[in-house]
Amino acid sequence: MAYENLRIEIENNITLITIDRPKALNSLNMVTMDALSQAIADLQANTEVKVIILTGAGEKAFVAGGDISAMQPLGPMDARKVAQKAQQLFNDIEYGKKVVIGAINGYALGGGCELAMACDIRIASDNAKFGQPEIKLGIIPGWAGTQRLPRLIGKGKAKELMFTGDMISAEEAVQLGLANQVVAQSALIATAKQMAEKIAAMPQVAISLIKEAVNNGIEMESQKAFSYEAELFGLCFATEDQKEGMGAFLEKRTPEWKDR
Ligand code: CO8
Repeated sequence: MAYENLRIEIENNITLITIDRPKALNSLNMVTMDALSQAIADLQANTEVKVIILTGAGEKAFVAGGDISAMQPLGPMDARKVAQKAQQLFNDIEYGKKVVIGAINGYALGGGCELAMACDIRIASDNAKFGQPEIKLGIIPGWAGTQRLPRLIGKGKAKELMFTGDMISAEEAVQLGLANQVVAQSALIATAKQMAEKIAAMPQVAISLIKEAVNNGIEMESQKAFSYEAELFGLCFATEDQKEGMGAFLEKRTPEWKDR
């Protein structure tokens, strides 16, 4: 299936999605957002796929935001609809079963930073720049940036970035906890693939339960979150992989995961 403005390659249980609209710095217009929503839904349902890597085409931008020319004429109801649609897409990425790694190859601004934050892990190239410059357009972040950014880096620094619209470097993003690591641009996709391969070699039911425990638990009061974790921990003992993993350890052999 063809997805407009996306390139999709599947190899060894790992999918590389490249947002491919370099003439507009891979900014997200509606067509591209719809294609990405469809691709994420299809890949979440594809049993061949274990880990998804998301990147941008070219060496300049991951995603330079929502498409400002498409956004400029919107009225309030349509703008709200666009925000809701993007938020749904980003939730499908964050709360979906499969691990999504953002390979941030350049500008990740506005909606691009918000998309990066929806990924489970962010690996940045040394030229990457992160920011929420919406204030300079007379608006606020609307694709969950006001919520995901403070959760990742704390309220004070998040407010500073949103009030000033300043961009930060990949190194600063790592220091703040916005990116996991920074690598040379030439090594970005290989590094993301290496991490994806490591995760794809793990038992996938347990991987998806870790996502659930972290994503949902962090929103709960701590005692409730601990009980929730215990429930999910208990669920692991209904899987073949728990029997295989512990059996293999005791028999001193490599486990063969069934992902069930
Ligand atoms: N939207 C549309 N076009 C864009 C965008 C964008 N977000 N970013 C860059 N472009 C286009 C430029 O207009 C330019 O097009 P052209 O060649 O036709 O003039 C081309 O990409 C190259 O960009 P520049 O010439 O500006 O490249 P520079 O290297 O000089 O600058 C920057 C790079 C700093 C990244 C600069 O392009 C910039 O500031 N871009 C805008 C960043 C931004 O403000 N992003 C936030 C947007 S708001 C948002 O994301 C909220 C959600 C919006 C909802 C949208 C609903 C559809």
